[in-house]
Order: sequence, then C-alpha cells, then structure tokens
Amino acid sequence: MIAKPKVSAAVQNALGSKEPVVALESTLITHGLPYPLNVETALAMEAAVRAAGATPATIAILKGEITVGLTPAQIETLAQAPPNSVRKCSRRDLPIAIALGQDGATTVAGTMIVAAMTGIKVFATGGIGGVHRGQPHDVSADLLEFGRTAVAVVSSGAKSILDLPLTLEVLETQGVPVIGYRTNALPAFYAANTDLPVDQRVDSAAEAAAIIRAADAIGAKHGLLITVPVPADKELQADIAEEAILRATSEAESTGIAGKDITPFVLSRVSELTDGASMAANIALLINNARVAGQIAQAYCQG
Ligand code: PSU
Ligand code: MN
Repeated sequence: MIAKPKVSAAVQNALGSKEPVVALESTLITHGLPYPLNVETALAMEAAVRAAGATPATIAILKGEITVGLTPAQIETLAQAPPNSVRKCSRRDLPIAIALGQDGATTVAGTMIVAAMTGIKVFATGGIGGVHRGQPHDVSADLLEFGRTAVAVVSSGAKSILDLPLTLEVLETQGVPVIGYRTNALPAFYAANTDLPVDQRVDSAAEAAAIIRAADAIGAKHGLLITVPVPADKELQADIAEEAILRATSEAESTGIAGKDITPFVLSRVSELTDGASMAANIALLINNARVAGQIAQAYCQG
C-alpha cells in the first residue's frame, strides 16, 4: 500500500485543472528561523506564490500523516512547537515519522519526495543542503535527492556555510543542471555571487520552464536546481558572511555539534554574529524565491 498524502482542497483543485502549484518546505519554519519570524516568513512566501498566480503547498508530516497544503493554523502550530519536538525529516526520517505518528518538518529532500508523489513540479526554498566544509563525507541527503527526484528547486544556491565547489561536483556527478536565474555565477545564499559559474543562465521564467519541460521530455528522473541571487538591498557582504560562517562552523566543531544539528546551529549563530543581518538576507531571499518559483510554475503550466 502506498501512503497517500493528505492534500488540501485548494492544491487538489489547482493540480486537477493543471494550474500552477509551488511546494514549500517546513524545516525552515521549525529549524531555520525563530518564532515569530518563521511563521511570518512562511505566510509571506505563500503570499508571494499567490501574487505570482500560483497556489502554495506548504508540506509537513502532521501526526504521521503526509500533509500537502498546510493551513495557516497548522503553520502557526509548527512555528510555535518547542525546539526538537518536531522531527527534521529528510529521506531517511520519513518512514520513521510516519510509522510513529510524529510531527515532522520536511527538508529539501523530504519536500522533493512529497512534491513528486503529489505531482508538484516546482518547489521554492532558501538554500539547499550540500557538502559540509572540512567534512567532505557529510553530504546532505538533499544533494542525492536531486539525483533521483524530478522536481525543480528554486533556491539561492546552497547555503554558504557549505563547501560550494564540492557541492557543485556532487550535483554534476548526478546529472543535475544548475541554472542561474538572471545570474552567470552561483549565488552564495547570503551573498549574491561566487566565482563559480552556473551551467546556464536564463533571464525569464519562460526560459526556466522550457528547460524543465525538456527534462520531462527526455524522461529525466533527476531534479533541476534553479538559483536566484538574494535581493541586492538585503545582501550580506561576502567577507562579513564568511567571517561569521568560519567562526560558527569552528564553534560547532569544538562543541561537538554534528549531523542534522549543524545546519540549524550555524544558521542561528551566524545571525547572532551579524546582528541579524544574515537573517534579514535569509528572509528576503526566501520570499523572493517563492515569487520566482510562482512565475516559473505559471510559465511551466502555460507551455
Ligand atoms: N533554507 C533556509 N533555511 C533552512 C533550510 C533551507 O533558508 O533551514 C533547511 C532545508 O530544509 C535544507 C536543510 O534541506 O536546511 C539542510 O539541512 P542539512 O544540511 O542537515 O541537510
Ligand atoms: Mn548533514
């Protein structure tokens, strides 16, 4: 028996009439941002998707049930949940959360899996997981998911707390195209640019949608990464970001923070070290990525 996601009426209707839908993840709500910024940002991302003419589908596991299209009240409940009471669900965690009837927040990998099960092609987030610096064997399950799940993920690259060249290598190995939306260089999450080239620049949602359709047409089983730079007025200067990241990652190492706790720790520590500037950048890029994803989903449906 295949577990059927519980899909909201709005999302079901949109999918049934081939209207654009954008998947949104929930780990950034429970592990990425503090309350109440987390709920405000999640709702602002949904509004940005709607303003672009698409239907948002925020995804989580609620009491063991895969839920697609959370209500604002469900988002609020997740946002207020005490730390560590909601399981961070990547691929390996999904069956555990479902079997035990737990609440789970889906990561990029977890959300890609549920989006694909539901028939949603476009997904917006902040930054994907990648290869951790100094720990080339800590490869986020997000990266491997791109190799086997055909969803287009709109993000500001991989979080710059990571080793970006190694992250690109893992994507390349798996045949995942890295597209730059109005950029030639891979964005670095808090900062708009790196010196790493993307595989292809596109300048419109229509061009991005054409590449997703071509991937469908050749029967591609893998995902696509569409990268969008952080809005210029909220960008964090690369050297300031870098200094805070280096400090936070070395603190994580010396205090023994490991595994799935590294990313949440480093995100919140970098925010403290930059007096909240990194969080302002994170929120701005999340909302902007939701808007661009809405436009791409729209163009995809029109093709
Ligand atoms: N983007 C954000 N904030 C986040 C994340 C993405 O702006 O918190 C989350 C995503 O859910 C992503 C996860 O899958 O961070 C990566 O965690 P890890 O490095 O442990 O795989
Ligand atoms: Mn990891």
